[in-house]
Order: sequence, then C-alpha cells, then structure tokens
Amino acid sequence: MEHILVRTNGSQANQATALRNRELFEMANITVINLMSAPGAGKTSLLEATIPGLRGWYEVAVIEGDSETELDAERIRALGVPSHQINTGKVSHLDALVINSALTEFPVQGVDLLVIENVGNLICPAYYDLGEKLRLVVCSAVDGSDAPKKYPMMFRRADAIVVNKVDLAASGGAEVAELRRNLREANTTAPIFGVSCRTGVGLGAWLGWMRNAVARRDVLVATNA
Ligand SMILES: Nc1nc2c(ncn2[C@@H]2O[C@H](COP(=O)(O)OP(=O)(O)OP(=O)(O)O)[C@@H](O)[C@H]2O)c(=O)[nH]1
Ligand SMILES: [Mg+2]
Repeated sequence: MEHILVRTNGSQANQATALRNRELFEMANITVINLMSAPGAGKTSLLEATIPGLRGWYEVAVIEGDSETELDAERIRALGVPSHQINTGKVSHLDALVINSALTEFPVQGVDLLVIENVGNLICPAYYDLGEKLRLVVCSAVDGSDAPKKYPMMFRRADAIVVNKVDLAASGGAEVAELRRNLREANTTAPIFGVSCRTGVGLGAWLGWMRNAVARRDVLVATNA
C-alpha cells in the first residue's frame, strides 16, 4: 500500500520567516544560494573549487549546516572567506528561523553572495524555504541514476544542477547519461553542469553560471535604480 505524505514548504511559520529573510537579503542586495545534496556529493568541494574564481568579482560569505562539527566552515575559512557553522544535531535540514538567528552572530553587510550549504539530505531541505534567491543541487556521478526519481522535490525546484565527480564515472558513462535523462525529466529548465572538483573538468562553464547568477541581480538592481 502506498502512503503519500504531503508537506509543502515546511510549516507556515517557516514560510513567514523565509519571506522576512528574503526581504532582508533583497534590501541588503545579497544574492543567496541554498546549496543542497545528499551527504558527501561534493557541496563543500564545489565551494572550494568555485570561490577562488569569484575573488575580485564578489564578496562571498558561507553559512554551513551539518549535524555536528565545524569541519566545513573551517574548510571555507581556509580560503580566506568568512564562514559560520550551524550544528543541527538530530535535525536533517536548516530552516528559515535558524538562518535568521545566525545572522545576528554572523553579519553579512557588504556581502554580494551568501551561500548556505544545507545539511546533506535529499528530502527535508527541499521543503524548507530559507529565503534564498537560488536553489543549487549537486549530485554525484557515481551514486546511481535514481535520485531524481526517488526524491523529485529536491530536483524539481532547482535553479541549477551540478553533476560532480565525473572523473570517477566509467568512460562513456551510461549511468551518467541515465542520470542526466532523469534529471531532465524532474526539471525541464535548470542548466545541468557536469564537473569534477578534483580534476577541474567542467568548472569553467559552471563558474560562468555562478558569476552571472550574482551579476544578474546587480543588473536588475541597477535597472530599477
Ligand atoms: N573523485 C572525486 N572526489 C570528489 C570530488 N568532489 C568531492 N570529492 C570527494 O568527496 C568527498 C566528499 O566531498 P565534500 O565536498 O565534503 O561533500 P559534501 O557534499 O560537502 O559533504 P557533506 O557536507 O558531509 O554533506 C571528499 O572526500 C571529496 O574529496 C570529485 O569531483 N571527484
Ligand atoms: Mg560539506
């Protein structure tokens, strides 16, 4: 028997706080990205590979979400970029209130791009709006091709999708081709980038998208000014 649990956008309270966060970020002219994936797909590695290419373009800050440890925030700080670690304990996602509270300890004035690396999980983070502008989903090229079918909400609302670890995929990669087909089925519009954070393959095109994602907002603000 099939049980379907329907929950959209976490709770109403979360949604109200997310709207407040979004207003706050828009007023401060900060582009906010909610970065999500299954554990270990390469979210922090992608930041490590991307942030040096944004130097001189944008002021970047990163909020890290993990059940425990400060490890990911330390990796980001090693790049010379401010980072704040949130430990969620038994909770498998960040929510809008946690982000709102973090901003009192981690001021982001003067930042152009705030990346929020969510807890590694393909279910819960999909349902909690943090007040972000863009949703970025990373998936590993070597974790099979079924994730977009099993966890469609995560992929459906993504603004961009990065298939990471292509260096590990068998040459020709029938499974990666199937993964891409399933991603496209779940999300008909988001650009899909194949990259390796280890070898650097594909990172140029990806970096172009990132630079443009932040710049687009600047253009919009300039146009409205
Ligand atoms: N071969 C290969 N390994 C990679 C690549 N990207 C990341 N890794 C490795 O994958 C492991 C997990 O990478 P992380 O960047 O920590 O993954 P994450 O998604 O941030 O993990 P959590 O924050 O724990 O969910 C590390 O050992 C990385 O070195 C890649 O492109 N190729
Ligand atoms: Mg990480």
